This record gives sequence, C-alpha cells and structure tokens, in this order.
Amino acid sequence: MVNERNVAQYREEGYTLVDEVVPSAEMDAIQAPIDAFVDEWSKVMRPEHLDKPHVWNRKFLDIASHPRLLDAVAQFIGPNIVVFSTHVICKAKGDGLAVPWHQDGNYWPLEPMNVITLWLAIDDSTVENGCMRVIPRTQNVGPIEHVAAENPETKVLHEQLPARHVDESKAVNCILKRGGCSFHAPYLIHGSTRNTSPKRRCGLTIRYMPPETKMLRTGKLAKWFAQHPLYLVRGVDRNKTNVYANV
Ligand SMILES: O=C(O)CCC(=O)C(=O)O
Repeated sequence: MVNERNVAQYREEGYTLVDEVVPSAEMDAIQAPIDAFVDEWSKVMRPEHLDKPHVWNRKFLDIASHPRLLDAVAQFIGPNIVVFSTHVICKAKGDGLAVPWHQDGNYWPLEPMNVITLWLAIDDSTVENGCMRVIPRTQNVGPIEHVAAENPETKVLHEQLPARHVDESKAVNCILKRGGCSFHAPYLIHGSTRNTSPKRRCGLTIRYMPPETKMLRTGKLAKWFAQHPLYLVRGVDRNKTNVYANV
C-alpha cells in the first residue's frame, strides 16, 4: 500500500513506485477485460494508442473506480477524486514503440495543473520489455516546449523534449510486477524505450485529479477536449468547479 515514504517521494522527486496495489488474485478480474480489449483493437490499430477507453467501455471506468486504486490515489490528492483520463499503452512482444521523453502537462487544459498519473502494471514491466523511465526531481521545471520527435515511426508520440532538457544519466527505471503501480506528476520528464523482448509490456494509465482542478474547454486543445467527460468517482465537488458525466 501507499505509505508516507511514497507520498514524500512523490512530493520531492515527482514519482514513486508501489508494489502490489492490486494483489495478484484481484488482478485477474482487471486483466481479463484489458486483454480482450487489446486483442480486439490491436487488429485495427497499434496497441500503444488505446486512448480514453473508459469513455466508451464501461469496464475501464469500473477499473478506474476500483477501491484499491482510489484508496491509493487518495493518499496523494485527498478524498475527492475525479477521473480525468485513461490510456492503455500496450507494447507487443518484439514490436513495441518507444515513448519519447515528454511532459504530460503539456497536453492538458487543466488549471491548476494538479493531477496525478497512476500507471498500473498489467504485465511485469522490466528494463527488457520497455518499462517507463523517469527523471526524478524534474516535476517543478514547468512546461517546456516540445519539438518534433526523431524517427516518429518508432514512437508513440510525435513530439518530444529537446535533448538539452533531458539528463538520461539520472533516469530511473520504473520496474514493476503485475499489479504494482507508479505514480507521477504532470510535468515530470518521463518516457520509455522500445520493446524488442519476447514479453508483452502492457500498462493502464489513469489520470486522477481533485475536483478543485478545473478542466478548461478553451485554448489550443479546445477541440480535442470539447466533448471529454469527467467522472467524479469518489467524494464531492463542493465548489462545483466542473461538470461531470454520470458514473
Ligand atoms: O507507458 C509508457 O511507457 C509511458 C507512459 C506515459 O508516458 C504516461 O503514463 O504518461
């Protein structure tokens, strides 16, 4: 479970890793619908790009509302919890794309940028199969302008941070067993390498925020987020900051 040291590490270094947030026996119920979803959709698109599945597949909203995940997230953002977004990033064995170094906050119309990503390991995530990598203590640098990604055909994103902002010698590998989670801050510099190993690497990201974070429907990403629903999955929004879809 998340403990005080995890919370302190998240505040100081912008990330933390927690084993067995979901115990193995309970992971079966989470993994089965994700595997089925990945198998179905990877026939028509790359399985790294399964963005926002919770908006049109109820099972993902149920997973994002799992009491163990919400109990964990509450340690970082408090008792009132909104699901902002989700993404299945599945790197097939032998053929997984890299995620270039980036900051998530660059893409999100949130104010303030108080949001946390929970990355749930659906498979064991190792250096060999392309686990996430983070640069600790970069969470407070604020937004940095991204540039076009090099070799975009090998990458999940088409933008990346300029190399001068990334000190790879400080990178930490987020090695996790299935059911473990990493948590990272919105401006933390992170990415991952390709998966050329014989093992699949699948992760489910869930982006949670407290209701005090407002989702803007204006600005450069207005079109992309115009219809994007928010779900208040635990607690209340006392100030009525956002409008929510039915859970
Ligand atoms: O799954 C990965 O390798 C990268 C995940 C990521 O960039 C994120 O969760 O923001």
